[in-house]
Amino acid sequence: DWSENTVQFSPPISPSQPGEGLLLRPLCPADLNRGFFKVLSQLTKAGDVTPELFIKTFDHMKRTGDYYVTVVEDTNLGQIVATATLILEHKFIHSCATRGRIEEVVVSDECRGKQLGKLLVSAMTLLSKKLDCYKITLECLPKNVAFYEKFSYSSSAETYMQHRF
Ligand code: 16G
Repeated sequence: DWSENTVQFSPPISPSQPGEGLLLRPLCPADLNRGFFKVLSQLTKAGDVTPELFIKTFDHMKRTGDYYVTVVEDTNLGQIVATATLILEHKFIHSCATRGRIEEVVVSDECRGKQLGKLLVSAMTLLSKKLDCYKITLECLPKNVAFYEKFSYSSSAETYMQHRF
């Protein structure tokens, strides 16, 4: 429910009106040919992904019902310009609660300054609340901490650890 949004937008864009010539919607298979991976590669190594592998992964995500891979399309160019994903993780703790995770928040270089990152993070955060998540988390670089604080995310005492393969 966008009326619960507390983050300021100027001009006042929303998920249903993300801006002139832009459309916010779930990822669809055809986005492979609309530069989806070009956008992802601005975040990290996207790697080589064949259409078959893309569809296999897409179908898996769809079947579970736990992946809200969201994109913003420039409808004039037919290109994806931004993306963010909300993932629902199921737990036994907290009375079999759901935890939300925000992943792969990327806005393409050419589309900076259109509040799209802000729009996507606000939308994913509100959606997680609507879906009854007891918390929502994300990992980010120190330089992005101030950005996420605008949406009431705060650093926790816990340390993010990883073991890379
Ligand atoms: C950032 C992303 C995370 C992504 C990771 C990729 C956000 C909020 N965080 O931490 O979702 O998976 O970068 O980095 O978008 P990696 O290639 O080192 O795993």
